[in-house]
Amino acid sequence: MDEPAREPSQRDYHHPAAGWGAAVSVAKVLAHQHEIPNGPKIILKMNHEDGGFDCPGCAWPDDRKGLRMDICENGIKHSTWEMTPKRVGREFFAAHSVAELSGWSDFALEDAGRLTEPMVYDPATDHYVPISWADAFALVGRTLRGLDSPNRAAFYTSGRLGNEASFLYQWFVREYGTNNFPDCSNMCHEASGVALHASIGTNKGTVDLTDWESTEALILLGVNAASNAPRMLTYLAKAYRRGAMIVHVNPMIEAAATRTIVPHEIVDMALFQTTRTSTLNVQPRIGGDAALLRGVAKALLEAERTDPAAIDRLFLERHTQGFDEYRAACEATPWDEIVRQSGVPERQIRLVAKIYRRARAAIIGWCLGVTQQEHGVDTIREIMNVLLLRGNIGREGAGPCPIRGHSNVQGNRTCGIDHHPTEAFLDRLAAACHFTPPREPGLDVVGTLDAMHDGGVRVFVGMGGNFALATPDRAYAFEALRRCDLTVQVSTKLNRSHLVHGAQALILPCVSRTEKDYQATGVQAITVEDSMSMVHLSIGLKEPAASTLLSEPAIIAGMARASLPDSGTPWADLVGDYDLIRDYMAHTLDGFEDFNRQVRQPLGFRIRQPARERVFLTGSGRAEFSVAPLTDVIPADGRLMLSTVRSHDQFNTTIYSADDRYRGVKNLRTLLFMNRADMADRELAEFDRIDITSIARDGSRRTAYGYLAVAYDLPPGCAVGYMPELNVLCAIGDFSTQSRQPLMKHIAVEVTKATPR
Ligand SMILES: Nc1nc2c(c(=O)[nH]1)N[C@H]1C(S)=C(S)[C@@H](COP(=O)(O)OP(=O)(O)OC[C@H]3O[C@@H](n4cnc5c(=O)[nH]c(N)nc54)[C@H](O)[C@@H]3O)O[C@H]1N2
Ligand SMILES: Nc1nc2c(c(=O)[nH]1)N[C@H]1C(S)=C(S)[C@@H](COP(=O)(O)OP(=O)(O)OC[C@H]3O[C@@H](n4cnc5c(=O)[nH]c(N)nc54)[C@H](O)[C@@H]3O)O[C@H]1N2
Ligand SMILES: [Mo]
Repeated sequence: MDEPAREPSQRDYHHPAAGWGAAVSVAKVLAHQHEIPNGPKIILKMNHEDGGFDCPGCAWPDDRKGLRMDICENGIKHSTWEMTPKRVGREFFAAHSVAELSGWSDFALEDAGRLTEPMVYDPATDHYVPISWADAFALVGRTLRGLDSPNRAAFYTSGRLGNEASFLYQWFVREYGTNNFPDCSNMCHEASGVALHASIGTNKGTVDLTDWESTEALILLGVNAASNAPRMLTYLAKAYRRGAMIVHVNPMIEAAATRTIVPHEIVDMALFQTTRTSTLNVQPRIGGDAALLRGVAKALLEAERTDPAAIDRLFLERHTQGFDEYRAACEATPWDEIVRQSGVPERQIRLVAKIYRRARAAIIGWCLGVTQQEHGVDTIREIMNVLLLRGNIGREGAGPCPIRGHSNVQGNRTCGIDHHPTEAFLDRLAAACHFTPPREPGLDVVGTLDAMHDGGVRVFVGMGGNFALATPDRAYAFEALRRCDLTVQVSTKLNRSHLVHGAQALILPCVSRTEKDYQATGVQAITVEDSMSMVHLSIGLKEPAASTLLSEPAIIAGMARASLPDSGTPWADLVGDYDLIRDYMAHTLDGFEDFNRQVRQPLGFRIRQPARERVFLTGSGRAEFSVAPLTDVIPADGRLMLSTVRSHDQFNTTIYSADDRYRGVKNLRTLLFMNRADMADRELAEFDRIDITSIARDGSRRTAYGYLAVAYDLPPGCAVGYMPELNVLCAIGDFSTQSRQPLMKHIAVEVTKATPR
């Protein structure tokens, strides 16, 4: 079922980000999905201020100034991917056994089309066969009720789930009796939540788009914005034109760090007019950010000797705790260590510090390049330290800006998807929803995999996502899923997690965000929260892919009624009218008072953010400096540090093509970007076949065979390849001790010429 193999190639990309390259790429995807007649009409309603659906792609906020159309190339790809006319129904499953489908590529599985009806695995024939919704729910209920403890089940959430479904899901699961909520955040921005909470008493960023429009300096670490948050390009271009300084910190110089054609500006498109999107590109070694930031702080403190305005004394005295210790830590860290660990020359670090010092207001933004590291929490706390030094929080144009991933991953947490909920949240939930939630913390992603592996968890429910591929340690994850008594996947498209299943398995297909959600009181709207804490409505516009689909809230309620026969919760009423769910949310969630009215304002509403008002809900009531020592991030002799990233043509585990336009790659995913000198050391020529072996902390080794070496502008000692394929190399035990995030961007590897196999 694979597409015919085409010759792989790589050439440096010299065109601006977005612009015509993006337009051509969109046209190809639309053509592939046969959506040309219908797609554009629907797409124009995406992220619309008065109606329409929220883009199911990334979590970058919508333009708040009434721009009628705020869309990007990749948003169009994600939406049309859901809108495909292809269908996967009972005939499809009758024609293909699970063993046969297991031989298909991940691309081919999703490309088969939208799932249409509930299916159950039949071990006698190795085929999925149809099952009624009632019987499917009964199977879930029977199995969950049969477990000796509710903690024998785990309930995964992927970040597309809307707020109402998230709230209902955590209600069902907690009423059932467990806090086992592994979610994609555990692999994504867990470190940001932990660090921000310790530093400023909130687990979210504090800036919004108006701050982006007025800031004088933007420092962006570890994000590939042109591919993963393309709507940010417009803001980078606007900032550059205003004269703001933009510093990109990334071992790779990504497309967003060069220039762009602003997609909305038709004249720019027509004239190929480009705007620069970068003042300075800094290429640290993988994991070198903490040292770089320590250098920036050290330079600031040195500058203060002659320029008292280099730091904001008044802010430090009034609002922070621990400055003296931090200053001492900076003074005690020698420059040569900073330079060695960051991989950045002192002169360049001082230049970053100068840019930062000269800006009256600065934003520091970051994504996975920072979070998926052993010391991700320390690094984000160092980001906060640097911001605090100049009082860059709680005023216009300034503050921390974690760039979130999935379109509603931030909303999931807000609505209670949290394996470690606070007592205060559980108290309010108990009072508002009239049941007794469990108090014992639950399992996260790594904990769930371990528990499934050793028999502690017997039932896995996946609310979206692709747990089998997204999680670390492929072989271990597959075994964990296969050891379950029951796996339940609520999905829109066929994926690997349906084929790597428990003794019993269900596929429950759902209505997608682009589609109308019909319930007893009419078509329902859902809400989502973006990266900058704005909550707004999303209404699907297309007819559902099949009349047999149910919405996510309806599936959750169906499982709840079957599992909790004595529940006093009005499950059917809640599903009949999502306003009712929102009423319960208003009583439970901080900042959601009068939710139904607030969210119906034209642009929705912003969740209160105390740190934005310089109210710090930490133990001391002040923003807290941290004083972590620099850790050694340099790979041992003969080894490289590998970071796994997304290509331009994928959304997490969904692969649209084997191209990666901005990195100049065609028809190739099994590659390893390497520094030329590291290739020469290993006597490797361009496109030589290699084996990549990771060395885990416990000494265990895992190998990816037959990859191709590709020379790329990367610091020495660094290597980059694609997720999710390279999850074969992530060891289950290698997660951050600070955040429990798997180390997906910090994998020690050895690279050798491929041995013929
Ligand atoms: N089109 C599209 N959009 C997406 C997604 C998608 O798959 N496709 N995924 C969504 C999700 S869930 C998320 S979380 C986000 C992810 O958005 P990103 O964080 O941009 O995702 P990655 O592709 O993993 O890229 C990480 C970047 O970090 C850099 N990097 C690697 N190691 C280091 C390091 O040690 N230091 C620094 N400073 N940089 C480093 C890499 O070179 C790369 O540019 O995007 C979201 N948006
Ligand atoms: N090595 C490595 N691994 C990583 C990462 C990395 O950088 N490196 N990144 C990690 C990160 S940041 C994340 S967020 C995770 C992502 O992990 P997941 O969220 O688990 O994975 P996705 O690929 O986003 O899930 C895609 C599937 O979701 C289903 N789906 C799509 N839309 C809907 C919907 O509306 N409703 C429902 N119910 N299902 C839907 C489809 O069936 C599709 O196959 O991966 C993590 N894994
Ligand atoms: Mo993510």
